[in-house]
Amino acid sequence: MVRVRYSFGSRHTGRIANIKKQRGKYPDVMRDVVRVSDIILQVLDARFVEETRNLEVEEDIRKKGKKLIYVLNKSDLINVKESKKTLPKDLNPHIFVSVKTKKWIENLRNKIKIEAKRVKLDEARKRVQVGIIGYPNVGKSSLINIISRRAATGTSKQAGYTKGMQKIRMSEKILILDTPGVIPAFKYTSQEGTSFGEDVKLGARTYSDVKNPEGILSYIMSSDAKAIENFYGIEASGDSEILVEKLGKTKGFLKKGGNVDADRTARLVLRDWQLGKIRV
Ligand SMILES: Nc1nc2c(ncn2[C@@H]2O[C@H](COP(=O)(O)OP(=O)(O)OP(=O)(O)O)[C@@H](O)[C@H]2O)c(=O)[nH]1
Ligand SMILES: [Mg+2]
Repeated sequence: MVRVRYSFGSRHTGRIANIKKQRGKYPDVMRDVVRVSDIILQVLDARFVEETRNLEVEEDIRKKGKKLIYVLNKSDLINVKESKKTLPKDLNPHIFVSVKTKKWIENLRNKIKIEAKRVKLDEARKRVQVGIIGYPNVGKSSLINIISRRAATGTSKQAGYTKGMQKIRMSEKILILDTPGVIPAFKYTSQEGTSFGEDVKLGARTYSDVKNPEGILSYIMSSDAKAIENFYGIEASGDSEILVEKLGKTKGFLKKGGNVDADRTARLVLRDWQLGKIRV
């Protein structure tokens, strides 16, 4: 069996010293959750379905014969009808939800209950275990709080917030397991290069931790310039430097001497992007 290595997407992993440790620690959490769960919910960001999927874990789940349900969260930020047309064919079963607007949460609760009834428990175990996995910051903990109807687990706009496995009771018969967000190791880098830019775009690395916000903004604008320009009402012809210059002036983000504070301005855009204010 191929052993897949994972690293934990958090602000701490920017430091090389921590990466090895976390690679040792978090793969175990992921493997453990898959092993002990009867049903697994893979939470995806509805805006970035392909990018936030973890195909290796899906393979592992399939091999173990466990039930996998795809949960497309943050669907308040997309046009669901349009998105359905372009979904991968193998994304089944899937369910769109929005923790923010609470839309379709009841559908998900019902789906979990139906699947839980199908699970055969032995004497030793009274509850069906439902594992929640996914990329950092996709809303796993927020989702658990809403389906368990209590603020049972911590959430944050900071990626990499949940640190270990947590068990939360959803009902008499169902236990939910929260896990830390995981970025597949092959995608992971400590460099602020393309794949780092991609993780900032997906929210898996938090804007406040980015060392080179202008570079990352330029990366995001290579695919999503129009959305960003429209949001601020600024014409920049896809050029991040022009955007930063104009936006910095509008916001009054100036350094001594009157030049635009490009770092601060670019970081503001990354923040608005990660808070989902800018619709893709
Ligand atoms: N717009 C929008 N934002 C959401 C939604 N669900 C969660 N969020 C936000 O996404 C951020 C991350 O939420 P968490 O629940 O902490 O995410 P997580 O997947 O547990 O993150 P880690 O533990 O860091 O892996 C928070 O700022 C939430 O408010 C949603 O449906 N819509
Ligand atoms: Mg969490």
